[in-house]
Amino acid sequence: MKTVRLTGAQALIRFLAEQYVERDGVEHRFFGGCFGIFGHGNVAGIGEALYESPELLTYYQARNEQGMVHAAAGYARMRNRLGALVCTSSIGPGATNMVTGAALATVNRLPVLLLPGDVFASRRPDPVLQQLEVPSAGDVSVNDCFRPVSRYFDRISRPEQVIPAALQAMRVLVNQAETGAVTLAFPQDVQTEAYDFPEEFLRRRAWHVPRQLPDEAALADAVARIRAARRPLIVAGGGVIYSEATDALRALCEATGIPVGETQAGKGSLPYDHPSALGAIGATGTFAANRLAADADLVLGIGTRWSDFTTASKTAFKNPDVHFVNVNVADFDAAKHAGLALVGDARSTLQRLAALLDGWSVDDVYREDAARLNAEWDAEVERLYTLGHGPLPAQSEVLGAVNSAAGPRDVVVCAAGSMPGDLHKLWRTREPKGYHVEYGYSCMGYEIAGGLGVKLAAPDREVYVLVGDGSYLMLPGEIVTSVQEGLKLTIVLVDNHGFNSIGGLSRSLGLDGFGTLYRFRRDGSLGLDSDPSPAPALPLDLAANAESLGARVIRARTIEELRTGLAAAKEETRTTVIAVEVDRYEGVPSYESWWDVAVAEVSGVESVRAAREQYEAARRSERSYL
Ligand SMILES: Cc1ncc(C[n+]2csc(CCOP(=O)(O)OP(=O)(O)O)c2C)c(N)n1
Ligand SMILES: [Mg+2]
Repeated sequence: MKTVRLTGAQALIRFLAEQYVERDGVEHRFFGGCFGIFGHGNVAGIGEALYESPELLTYYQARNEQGMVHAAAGYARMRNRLGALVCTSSIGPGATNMVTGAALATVNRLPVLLLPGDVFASRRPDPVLQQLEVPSAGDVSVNDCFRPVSRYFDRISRPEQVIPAALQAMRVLVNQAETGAVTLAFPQDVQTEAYDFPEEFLRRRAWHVPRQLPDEAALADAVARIRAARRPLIVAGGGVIYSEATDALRALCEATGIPVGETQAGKGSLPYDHPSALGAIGATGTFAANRLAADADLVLGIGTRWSDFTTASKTAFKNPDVHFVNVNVADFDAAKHAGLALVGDARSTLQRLAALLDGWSVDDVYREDAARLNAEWDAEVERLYTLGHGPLPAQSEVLGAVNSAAGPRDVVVCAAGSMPGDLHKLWRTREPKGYHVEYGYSCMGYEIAGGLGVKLAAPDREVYVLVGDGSYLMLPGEIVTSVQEGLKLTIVLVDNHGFNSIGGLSRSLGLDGFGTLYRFRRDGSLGLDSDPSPAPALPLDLAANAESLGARVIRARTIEELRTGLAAAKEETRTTVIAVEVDRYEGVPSYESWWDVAVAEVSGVESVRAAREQYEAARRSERSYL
């Protein structure tokens, strides 16, 4: 056996550079580079390996470890999980800064490979700078925080352990049912220790991504149930897009007339103007989708994890006889809501279902219902896009302006605040990869960093990042990275002086916006929405902040100025931030839907008691699907 003497870190980086992924006969390099922030826990190990052989993996410098993992998640999603980035950190705070990103990737089922440095495996110099000491356990480090948020975790305590750890990491990362964050905690001494690695380990490897079909008996059962249904409904989730199943979905809808509601991750499964497209479903759904959901007798979930937003906290599907059939690569998700589990790839399963349903269709009235609702909904979108609200514009008008400035292949990116719900309802998606809202973890701070990852994966598309003032303040730093790398983003910073989504929620729960306003403290209070003469807003100038990070900045006071700004941003090569203020109180309504947020059972506050009463009444429609 031929061997080559390398450090643990050198071997791992060489291995990663040789990994390829193949689906449908098309092969790609799996890792698009390595983000990192160096400290004593990785500078001389992984850092040395990247420095010595820069041709293996391009190194990208980040500003915050959380941000770099978000970028990796955005990248993986944009590449339909057939590509990923590596993230290397030092030990201690650098490592734990990645935990939030790991959770985000795992919740959204997106592959990211994390290499946090770890304390000395030899334990010779313990406790090293930043080492957590646990008096009752000698083998614990802060990296154990990654265990529950990783789909695979290993600690490499001898250099030869790189071999099994790296192979297991790849098995999980490319497995469409298992994928998520993979964490290989890498003690700083082991990164630098040498071993005679077999050359065979370092050869080029292509990992095949299969398109599995469900069990034949389950398929036959599903087909019988669909044929017997009068008001079937498809719920398209992220799996439709990752599996590149949108054409297959469209063909099935056109043949059978089954209408489609979309989850956040599944938005874009059908173009917005397709007659079977009902748009967003659930708590942030359209009236089109929510009306047909209420009566559906059979729900065909495809590639969805059935979050509470999708089911409107189990109130969306009201038909007492409703049953679920779930197509999913993960049996865990396929089994939800006592569904008939079709465990398989979305595209191949949809094609097979279309063949088995050949000649069958819903009745014309139902088909026409869907087409009429699609048109009625689009009229509602148009109304909200063009409200002409003043003096400050409404957020829905901002979304309308961005939507008309964006080309069909351009990508909108968002994650938390009031915009994800509004985008879910209102964004006219024309292409499957045009909508990128991270709503599995809905993590404030994802927007700019995630947008950077999207742009890295798809440099030929314009990327529009929509970010609230609260989210912006959490993690603006990757603007610097976008400027450094020439990865241009158009960032629309929507300012409403605070946490307005939670403000609205707070008001609806009898709490008057407590803690959600960006105002000075006055008379011991940070202010409430009902204050007759509110304290002034905090003197934040986030546009000036963005300018100081190297972005071009445009300040827009009206929708017209926003449109002009968006046109100017299109001509720019540099990351551009367009700051626009919106009316905090001009929101997009909820359409025949509900979200379960628990309200205090006893309270000295009258408005909370009233909210609790409403809550108890609403909760009566919450059901189990058994
Ligand atoms: C990291 C993180 N912390 C807290 C929350 C809870 N949360 C959801 S939206 C929101 C406010 C977001 O404010 P902003 O970005 O200004 O958007 P707006 O709600 O004003 O539209 C908060 C605090 C979250 N989703 N993520
Ligand atoms: Mg805000």
